[in-house]
Amino acid sequence: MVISKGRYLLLFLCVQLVVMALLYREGYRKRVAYFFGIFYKGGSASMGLINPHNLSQAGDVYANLSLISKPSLREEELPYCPETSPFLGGPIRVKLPENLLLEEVERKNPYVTKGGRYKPPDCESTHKTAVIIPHRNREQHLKYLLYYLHPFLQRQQLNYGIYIIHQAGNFTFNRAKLLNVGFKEAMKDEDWDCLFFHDVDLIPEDDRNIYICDRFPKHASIAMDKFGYKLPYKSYFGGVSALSPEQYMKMNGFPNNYWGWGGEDDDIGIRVALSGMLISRPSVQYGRYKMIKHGHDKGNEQNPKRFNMLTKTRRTWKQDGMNALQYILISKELQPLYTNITVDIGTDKGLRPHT
Ligand code: UD2
Ligand code: MN
Repeated sequence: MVISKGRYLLLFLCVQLVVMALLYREGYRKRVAYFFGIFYKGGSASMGLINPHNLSQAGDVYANLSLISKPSLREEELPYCPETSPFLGGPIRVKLPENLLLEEVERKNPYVTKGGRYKPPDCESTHKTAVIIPHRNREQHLKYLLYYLHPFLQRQQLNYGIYIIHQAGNFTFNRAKLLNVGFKEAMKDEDWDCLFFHDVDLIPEDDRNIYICDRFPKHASIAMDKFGYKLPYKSYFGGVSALSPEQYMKMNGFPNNYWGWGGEDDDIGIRVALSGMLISRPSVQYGRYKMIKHGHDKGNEQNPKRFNMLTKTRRTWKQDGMNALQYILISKELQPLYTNITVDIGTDKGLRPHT
C-alpha cells in the first residue's frame, strides 16, 4: 500500500514536470521561471538585510553595480525580476565629490540610455517609474542628484526614466505647475505606472526606499536631515512624493497658481485628502534624505498669498489642476543622463502671446 502510494506520488510529480516543461516551451517561460523563483527564494524577502556582496564597500551607492551584467538571452526571454532586488545595499553614504563631471556620471552608469532611461539588462522589471524634477539654475545640485539617483534606481531593478522640467525665462518660479507639465510630457513618452516628483536637492540615503507607487499617494521624504530626520508636521507633503497616474488624475494633479516659494506642497496634501485618499509613507528608517545646503533662489521669493490660498483649496481644486494646465513646450532634448523639457509656463497673468 505504502509502495503504491509512493508510486502514484512519483507519477504525479513526473506529470507535473512534463507539463511545466511543455509550458516552458510554449512561451510561458517567464511565468514558469517566476514560479520556480518563488521556491528558490524560499519565500523569504530579505529587505532588512545588508547584501553580503558589498560589505567591504558598505554605503557606496556604486558598490553593487558591477554585479549587474547582460546575459546572452534575447529581451523577450528574460525572466521577471525578483520581488526583492538582490542588489540592494541599505544605507547610502552621501558625500558630494568635488569637481564632479557629468561625463564621469555617464561613465559610471554604462547601461543608462539616451534621455536618462534604464531597464535592467538581466531581468524584466515589473515597475515603470518616471522621476520628475522641477528645475531652474541649480546645475550643481542636478549633477549630484544624477550621480546618486541613477545607481540608486538601478539597484532597485526598476525600468525608469529621469525628466528635468526646466522653467524658461526669469518670471517667478512655479514648482507645482512644472510638475504638472512633467506629468503630461512623461506620460506622452511611456505608460509609466508611477511618477516620483523630486526636488533637485534631495539625495536619498537608503535604497530600501523603493521608488514604486503604493495604494495611496506616497510621501517619500519623511526623514530629512534639515528637519532632524523627522516629519515636521503630520500633513507635510514637500520634497519627494510619488503618485500613480490614476491617483494623480483623481486629484486633478497639482495646483497651477502657486507662484514663488511655499504653500504648493500643503495644497497638494489637501488635495489628496479632498479627493478621498490617504497619505502613504515608507518607514522612517528608509525614507531618509540629505538636502544639499542652499540659500534662497532669486526668482523664487516667498509667496505671500499662500496662507490665504490654502484656505480656498476645497473650492478651487476641481477647477485648477491638470484640467486647466496651459504651457508652451519650448524643447525636449534627450540628454545622456536625462530628458530635458524646457517650458514656458507664463506668469500669474497667463501665457504670454507668441512673438
Ligand atoms: C521646500 C520643499 C519643496 C517645496 C518648497 C516650497 C523640502 C525638502 N522641500 O523646499 O518640496 O515645497 O519648500 O516651494 O522641504 N527650484 C529650482 N530653482 C529655483 C527654485 C526652486 O530648481 O530657482 C526647484 C528645485 O528642484 C528645488 C525645489 O524647486 O529643490 C524646491 O525649492 P527650494 O529647494 O528652494 O525650497 P525648500 O528647500 O525650502
Ligand atoms: Mn531645497
